[in-house]
Amino acid sequence: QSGGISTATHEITSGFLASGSEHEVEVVWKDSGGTELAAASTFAVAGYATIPAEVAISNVDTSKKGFLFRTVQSAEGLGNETALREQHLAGEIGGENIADDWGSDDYTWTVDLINFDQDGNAQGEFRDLGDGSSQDVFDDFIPGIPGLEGGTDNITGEIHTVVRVPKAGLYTFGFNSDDGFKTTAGNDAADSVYLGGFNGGRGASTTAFTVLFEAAGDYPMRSIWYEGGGGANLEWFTISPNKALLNDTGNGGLATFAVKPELATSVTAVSPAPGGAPFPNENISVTIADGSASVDTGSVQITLGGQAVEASVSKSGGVTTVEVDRGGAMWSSGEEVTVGLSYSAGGSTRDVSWSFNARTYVGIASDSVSSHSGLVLGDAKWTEDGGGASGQAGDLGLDLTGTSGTMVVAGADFLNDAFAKDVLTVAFWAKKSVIGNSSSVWITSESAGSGNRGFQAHTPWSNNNVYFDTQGCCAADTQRVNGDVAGYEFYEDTFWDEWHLWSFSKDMDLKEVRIDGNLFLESFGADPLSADVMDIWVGSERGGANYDRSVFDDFAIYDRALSESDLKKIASGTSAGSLDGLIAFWDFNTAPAAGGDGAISSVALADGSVVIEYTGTLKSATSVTGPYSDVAGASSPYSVAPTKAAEFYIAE
Ligand SMILES: [Ca+2]
Ligand SMILES: [Ca+2]
Ligand SMILES: [Ca+2]
Repeated sequence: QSGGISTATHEITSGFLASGSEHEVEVVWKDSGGTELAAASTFAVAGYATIPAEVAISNVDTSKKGFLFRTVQSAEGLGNETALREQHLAGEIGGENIADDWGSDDYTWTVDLINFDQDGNAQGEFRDLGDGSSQDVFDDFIPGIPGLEGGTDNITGEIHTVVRVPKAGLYTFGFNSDDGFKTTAGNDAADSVYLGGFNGGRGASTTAFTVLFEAAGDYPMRSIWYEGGGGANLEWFTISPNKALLNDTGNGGLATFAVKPELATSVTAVSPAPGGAPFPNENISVTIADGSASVDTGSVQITLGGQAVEASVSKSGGVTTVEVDRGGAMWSSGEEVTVGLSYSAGGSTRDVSWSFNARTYVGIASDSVSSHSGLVLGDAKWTEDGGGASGQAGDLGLDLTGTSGTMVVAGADFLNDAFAKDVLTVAFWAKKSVIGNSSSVWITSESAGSGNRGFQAHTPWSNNNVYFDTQGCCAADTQRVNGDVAGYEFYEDTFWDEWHLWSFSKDMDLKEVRIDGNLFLESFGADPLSADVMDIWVGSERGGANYDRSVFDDFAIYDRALSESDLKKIASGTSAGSLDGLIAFWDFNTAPAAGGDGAISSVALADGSVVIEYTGTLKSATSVTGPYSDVAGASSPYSVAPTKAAEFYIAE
């Protein structure tokens, strides 16, 4: 207390508050009269990346300081897009490398600093300032540029280095680029951590990104930088603790070594990837390439959230493939998942882990034929009771009338039999809210063109035309049949105010679109479907967008072409789920229980009890299908003795 000002300080002594975490602070005090007062506020921690200690490498060759810089230049115009430029580096696009390789080792140069401009001009934050500051550093020409044809455009650079981090803690890096860049740390696909990037084109600008190193050490890092047209420059530096170019140790920069570490074995791909946002039912796959050592396939183990899971392991041509089939199990919306991988090679064991968050979703609509999960996304919601197509109590619909609602059935290979026979019907009830550019159904097939357009309908597009596309788009008859809905025999002004039963069927070369059972469109000579189905999207195109802003109900798929009498039965009240040939059926009659966004984070055995760690509200049931009720008095971690035959737990 000083001069009538009271100051209270709370020091965070146990590590760091989690990246992006939100906190409430409440201050309670008494005034001199003894009256208790309080004030509260909230704050969110800025985002940062965390690099685990095991990413550090030992025995680094410190004889060459700086960076390895590889330049690839194309005579063709290349877009400013990070994924595209990874392909450029991999030699998949861009044709011949027209950079000037003079002084390089196969287009790779060893350089002291990353402070380049295409003309060697003063550019960015570090340049000829003439003031002797840590930023007063001359720009250099980009290695290999200008290229053999004198050009300074369509360049992609790849930088490998090992950064010596003197002590654990937070460091803020900066990358100034014209145009884009991406920086990661790590040794291979299993332990690489995305640190920062700019995906696009821009003039010389800095992107700052903060990194928590859990331990001091030598960390392999990689940046890619790319340039489309106009100016070209790049700088890589720290902003704190010191503002200095990497390896500019005289000005307080972190020491770096011009090394690209080679592992005895390397994980070449993992799925889902670190930092990815997979569908919650995705399986796990890992590939490991032998190098100077060979993977012992019997040693491979996978854990999910610390629990060992069954994995199939195979090896061919020095590449080990590891697959975990989760059998359709679902991670909760946004759940953080950590995958652990352990394997031995050449007598030493490697343990590595990576994390990602499952894609967020509103709820799951289960198919009543085989329990295929429809993942309900965006601002979709279930209707009130009685909001389904029949209007009866107990009948709910899926309300996609918002601006981003859709449902996806990820991994719909159960349709392959019907696609192989080239005979199926997709039928559903829909009540339109907004007419626009939209897709009511989009079944993706791997070999179908136009966005994997295996089986697709615009019901309608913004021009009031209904389109039914199969096996690509948009050739008349072989792929597409369409027509203005005003041409439908029973069309009237109130048409879109009512529920209608839509049916899209394919019986080899014959395609039909029926409304309430009545034939609206037909075509002959359609190409066959291909039996390589990926996903089913309901109420949008694949991946979302072009949302069909309708209430949907009774979305059904059959392995035959439904007849007029079949469809008229449904139109007059028979459940679509009661007809022969049903492959999948979503009636949307079970809305997910209202609840929070809790999740079970771990389940473990301790002293003979099951210990459940969770967020939100813990609920239990005697059957996996429920009903679930709150576990009275529970708090996380919750410990329960396994005395019953079975008990199921969820957290919401
Ligand atoms: Ca510069
Ligand atoms: Ca540029
Ligand atoms: Ca329903």
